[in-house]
Parts: sequence; structure tokens; C-alpha cells
Amino acid sequence: MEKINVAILGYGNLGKGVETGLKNAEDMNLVGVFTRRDPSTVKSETKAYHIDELANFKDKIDVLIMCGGSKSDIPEQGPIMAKDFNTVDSFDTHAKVPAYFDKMNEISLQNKKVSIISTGWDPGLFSINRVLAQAVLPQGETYTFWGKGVSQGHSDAVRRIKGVKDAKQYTIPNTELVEQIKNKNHVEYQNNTAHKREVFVVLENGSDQNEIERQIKTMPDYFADYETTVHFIDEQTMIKDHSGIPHGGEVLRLGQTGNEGKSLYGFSLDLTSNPEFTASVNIAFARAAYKLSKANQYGAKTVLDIPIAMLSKHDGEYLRAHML
Ligand code: API
Repeated sequence: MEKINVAILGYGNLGKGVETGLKNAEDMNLVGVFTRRDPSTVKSETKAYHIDELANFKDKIDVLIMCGGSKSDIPEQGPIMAKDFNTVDSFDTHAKVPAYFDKMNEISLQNKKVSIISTGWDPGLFSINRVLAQAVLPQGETYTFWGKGVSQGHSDAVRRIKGVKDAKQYTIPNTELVEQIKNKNHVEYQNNTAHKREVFVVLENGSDQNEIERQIKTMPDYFADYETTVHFIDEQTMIKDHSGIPHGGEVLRLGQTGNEGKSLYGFSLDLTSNPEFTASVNIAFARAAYKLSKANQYGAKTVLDIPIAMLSKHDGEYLRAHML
């Protein structure tokens, strides 16, 4: 079987997760890990190369899985990489997805590439379920709950603030609202009032605690609209109490099907490792990116544009016989 050659750009938690996850993808081959750091300092299992060496791999990589953060890495790297590679990314700043899509679409179309943007679980699997639930229950309300868990996007955004050495952000849902919906009662819901955010920060020596707290709480797209609590802790406490990266949540839709009462649609995830699960989703979409490029279906796509069968390593005949 001819394998799909993939490469990883960025070797943080997500990049590591992709490297691990690829061990379960026998139809894929990991060409290498590419990094902005000195490759000799990167502790990957696969050979690491400097990002500048990507130019020598244009014909050797079928899909580049971009594992950087959404705050600054992906918006910068995406448009550059889409010139030379089919790409998959987990850009998760919901408010900026439409503009990012347009940019990636223009570049990937020009260069006959496929760029699947904003994969993962939210945006990603949750988005698919929001659309599905609304399509089958048009009379109703959709609710998304995250956590309690560590949002990589929010944690990364805090780590980018000057003076912050390390940070973890927990998203905490209002579980009373969840219970009410599960009892088939509609509730007043907005993302930012149905969740609180709790941030744990380790400061660099000499940084201004009040200023950093202000920057976190006023950060648009991430914290400004939420009730946010910030705790300053030392490095030891971070390691002892906050080493895990669990997450999850659920998409619920409560809808009226006719005269016979309400139906509850639910999709939930309980993740021990947010980055490893996100990576597994990215890998499945990398497979789809490869198939789309073979079918000359160029341009930017989101998870909503991809036929489900393209995510599977199995062909249509197998899926009809065993999965339908
Ligand atoms: C939160 C959600 C989940 C984010 C999931 C993923 C991540 O606030 O917890 O960054 O971990 N937005 N995009």
C-alpha cells in the first residue's frame, strides 16, 4: 500500500500528540518534524529539521500538519505553507475563522493545494455536531459546553504575554444549566455566561503581576467577555497540581419534532489528553486532505466541507458493509 507522507510543523504538546497518534495510522508515514528551534534541542522520536529546510521537502510531503498556536503561529505560517503544501491546522479563534478561511482559500486555490483549517474537536467535531443537530431538529436550541478542562488555545494565548513563564487555563461550565437542558428544559444560554475561566500563571522574575492580570482579563476573543479569575503560583505548584491536560464537553440540542414533545440530541467527549485527542482528529483530516488533493478538489475546507468517508482508512465498500 502506498503510504501518505505527512510532516509535523511545530513540536509542542500538539505536535507530540500527532507523532504519537501516527503510530496508529498504518496508512501514513511521518517524514519528519519541522521546528523554528534548533533541531538538535528538539526531543522528537522522528528526525527534526529546521523549518527553513521545508523547502527541500516540497515533493516529499503529501500533507503538512501545522501544530502551532492560533494566537500568532497559525495566522502567520498558514498562508506561507499553503503555497507549497497541502495543510491541516487547528486554528481555533472562532471570531477570526471566516477571514482566515478566505486567505487560505485564495492561496491554496492559486497553488493547487488543499488546506483544511480549524480541525480538532472545537472547532471540529463539535462544529459537525452543531450543524447536524440543527439540520435534523430545526425547531430548537443548540448549547455548547466545554470542560471542566484545559483549553490549549487559551493557555497558549496567556503564555504569549510578556513576563509569563507558564500558564494553564481551565474552562469551567455551569453544570446546573447542563442538568436543566438534559431534563429537557430550554435555558437562556450564551457561551460567555455559561462558562467561567480560571487561569494559573507562573511569572518570569521581575514581571508586573497586576499588569499581567489586566492583560489577561482584557484580551479580546479569549477572556474579555468572560468572568475570569487569575491565580499566580510558583513553578513547583504548576508541576504538582496542573500537569495534566484533560478537557471535553458536550454539544446539546433540544428540539421539537412535531406535536409529540421534545428530543434531546447530545455529543460528548471526555478527554484525558486534550492535545492527543486533537492530534488524532488532525490525523484523520490529513487523510482527507490527501484524498481531496488526489481528486483535484483544491482550496480551503473546514470540517463541515469534508465527506465523512474521506476521514476513514477504509474504502466505501468496506464502510457500507460494516459501518453503515
Ligand atoms: C474552551 C474551548 C475548547 C477549546 C478546545 C481547543 C483547545 O474554551 O475550553 O484549544 O484546547 N474553546 N480548541
